[in-house]
Amino acid sequence: MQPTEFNGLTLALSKGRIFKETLPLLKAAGIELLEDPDKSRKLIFATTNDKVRVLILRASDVPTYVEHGAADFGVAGKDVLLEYGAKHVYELLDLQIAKCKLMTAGIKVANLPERRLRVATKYVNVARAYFASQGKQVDIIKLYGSMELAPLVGLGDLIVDVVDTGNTLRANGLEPLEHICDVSSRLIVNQVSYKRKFALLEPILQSFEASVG
Ligand code: PRT
Ligand code: MG
Repeated sequence: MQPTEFNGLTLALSKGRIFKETLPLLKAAGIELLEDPDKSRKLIFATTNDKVRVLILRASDVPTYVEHGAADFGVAGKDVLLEYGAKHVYELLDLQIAKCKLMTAGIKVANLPERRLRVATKYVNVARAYFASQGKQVDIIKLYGSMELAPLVGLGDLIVDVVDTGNTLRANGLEPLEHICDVSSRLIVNQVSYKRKFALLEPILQSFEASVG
């Protein structure tokens, strides 16, 4: 099967909080999905603007789709952009949504051992860069989710994860330790699309910019 022909703009989003918090921005730009992704198994959604369609992806796949031009633009957390790198996209706007912080965390009141620390995380690049900037050599253990579990069962001394309220950490007997950086979601644009489809993109970018203030 050939990729479907579509001459408009393809927007890459992820389900969950980014989707929810991007909806009002899209609405203000006159774009509404014709179906609710939570009630559909589809991954491509038409919108009230026949020049715009939406892809629903894993959050960590959004930069990849945009980088390769499979999507013209997308919304991705700064955590994802830092971890997976997105050198070949334009990061145009801080949308000020899905805010959280990248932090280290560990078991409450535990004294960290003197030996080289083991850090369990899905943010291996962020973690390596952060500890290197602190002059600390650590062993990184790559995980794909549920980082909060790891230190409780001896898989690593620390974790690196995104934290919002801190409730998930506390519920698991962990405490936030060091603040690595603030995180919010960014509008990213494919570099070729930015040039070739500027006329289509511009009004949407302007509307987003006005909404963010
Ligand atoms: O879930 P999946 O593995 O598919 O992907 P994902 O976790 O990357 O996606 P999603 O939708 O959960 O998160 C998308 C983006 O939202 C992230 O890349 C962040 O930029 C941003 N964001 C904002 C958050 C949070 N807040 C957040 N609280 N992402 C995840 N969390 C999780 C966190 O990992 C922890 O499990 O929520 C829990 C902590 O929340 P508190 O409030 O208990 O601290
Ligand atoms: Mg998640």
